Amino acid sequence: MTTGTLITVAPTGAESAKAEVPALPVTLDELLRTAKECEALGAAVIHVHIRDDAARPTLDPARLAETVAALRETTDLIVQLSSGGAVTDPESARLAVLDARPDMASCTMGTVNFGEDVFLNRWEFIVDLHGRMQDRGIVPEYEIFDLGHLSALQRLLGRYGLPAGGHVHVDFVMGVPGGMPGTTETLVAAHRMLRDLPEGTTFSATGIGRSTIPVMLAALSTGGHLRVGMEDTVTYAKGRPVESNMQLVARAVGFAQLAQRPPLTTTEARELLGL
Ligand code: KMH
Ligand code: ZN
Repeated sequence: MTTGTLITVAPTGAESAKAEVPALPVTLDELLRTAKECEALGAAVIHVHIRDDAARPTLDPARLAETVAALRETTDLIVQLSSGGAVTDPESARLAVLDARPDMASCTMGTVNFGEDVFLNRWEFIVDLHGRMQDRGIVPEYEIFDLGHLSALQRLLGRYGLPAGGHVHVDFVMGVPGGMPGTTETLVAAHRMLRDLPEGTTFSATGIGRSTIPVMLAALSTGGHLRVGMEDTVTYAKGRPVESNMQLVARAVGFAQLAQRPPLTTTEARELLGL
């Protein structure tokens, strides 16, 4: 059955500096304006990293709670907080993200080299995060940076049970230097591995940098969903910096429509994700 496309926007991330990427939304006002405009274009989920007054990544609990409340007031988007933060964030701060009570939170399924850094996700930390999300009714998006992360997810669900809402949704984050490449072949391999996960498991895919377009096309043709945004992509085409997150969402919506899988509304997205 062909379904519509869930479009997630990841507008900020923790890696790009505002000084180098001036179009990056880093203040609450910039984030809210971006969220509203991306929703109007067809995004249904927003994956949120926040910044402090100096535009540095932060997991400040009060700021996170204020951001969740403001997004709920201003939009109907599904609010997904990053529990990944920046590679330097301690586990305690990453767990405390859940206290802001988002609709969803990311849950990365293993450690991965991350350029020159290491994005550390110990098994016991993953188990803790998964359990706390179950207790709080927060729906996880399992972040898959490498194929082995899907085996870890199978093990997690087998030992500790399904997430809140009972639906399993994963996001293939492809093309990180140190993780799986952003190619059609790899996406097909990851898609095949979903057969070992609960029936009805859905996936989004995002390709970092120049892998964004091949990953988008491969995801659409295998029935997957899309995540786009300046967290992952700051160059629109060779020599052309991204002007805004809206530009990336509009391109994803265009591809989805060409594939005859138009964007899901926020209501349809909630149904899909078990929210
Ligand atoms: N910023 C990366 C270290 C997530 O949001 O959960 C982790 C990341 C994944 O972006
Ligand atoms: Zn993120």
